[in-house]
Amino acid sequence: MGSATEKLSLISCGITTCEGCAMELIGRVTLDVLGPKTIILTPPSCSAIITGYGRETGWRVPAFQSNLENIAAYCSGIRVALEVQGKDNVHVVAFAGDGGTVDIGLQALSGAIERGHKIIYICYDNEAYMNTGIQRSGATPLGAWTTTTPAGKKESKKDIVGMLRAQGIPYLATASAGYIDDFRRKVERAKDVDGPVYIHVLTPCATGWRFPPKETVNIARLAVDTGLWPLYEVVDGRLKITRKVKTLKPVTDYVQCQGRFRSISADQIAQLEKGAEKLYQELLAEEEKA
Ligand SMILES: Cc1ncc(C[n+]2csc(CCOP(=O)(O)OP(=O)(O)O)c2C)c(N)n1
Ligand code: SF4
Ligand SMILES: [Mg+2]
Repeated sequence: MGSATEKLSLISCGITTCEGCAMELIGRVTLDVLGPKTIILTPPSCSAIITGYGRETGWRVPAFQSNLENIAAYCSGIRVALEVQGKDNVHVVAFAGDGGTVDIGLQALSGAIERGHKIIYICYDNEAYMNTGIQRSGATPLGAWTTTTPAGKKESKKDIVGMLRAQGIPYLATASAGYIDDFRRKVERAKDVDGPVYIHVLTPCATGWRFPPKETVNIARLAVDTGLWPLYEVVDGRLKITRKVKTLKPVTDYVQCQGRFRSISADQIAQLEKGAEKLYQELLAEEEKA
């Protein structure tokens, strides 16, 4: 007999994501908000674990796997096909990792936004190519260990949110698996946007970030509380911070609880802290101006 949670969830129980996987949590909440009239796409990634093999899938809604480089193009095509059929009450969702978004799928994403298709693109950011064995992506932060950055990444994280803002998009938001109510509200808002939506959500990965699985939510919160991952939304160009942090916590609180930062230098921590403080002040100033 299934539990009450299983009955409510549009992702079946017993799927083989790792213990404490924030990506799975975000997938569950996404469908919880959007409901059964949703078509969900995943590219090759850890989210493809939910999409499954052959005729079996963990999604209880129509689901489909794209290629890594073109999930947004697939979503555009599905949206246009629904329009041709006169179906305007179906959500079309891309549920893609950081590698499939900020690197390999970027041109398809940019094209879909430029064409203005009504799709909800959720990038769950675990800051590396996890499914293939923890390789660095453009979203891996400065100083982080991956199997392809054994001494820590020397470059900074790519600013995909800034890039998409510059392109112009009706609704864009950041979110964190540590503040689920905030994420839930943003997905709720996304339902009614008549055009593309982009939500960039931080999803800590116990396996790739090297922390105990029970710490997932705490680490996702610390990212926000240190200013490394500010929570905001941009509606038709107007920015609003959705979680104000009175005093930012030290970045050391965040890095010291993750094995991936074991060789980060004091200088790199200072750089991260300076960048977080600067971004937060810029967001506050922009919000005030609006
Ligand atoms: C064009 C292309 N390059 C490489 C791969 C191999 N590949 C499959 S899944 C994956 C990792 C994707 O990383 P990300 O999008 O961050 O998702 P995550 O695995 O972290 O959930 C890669 C590189 C592929 N399928 N297609
Ligand atoms: S490797 Fe990370 S993102 Fe992938 S299933 Fe495991 S915890 Fe989730
Ligand atoms: Mg990833």
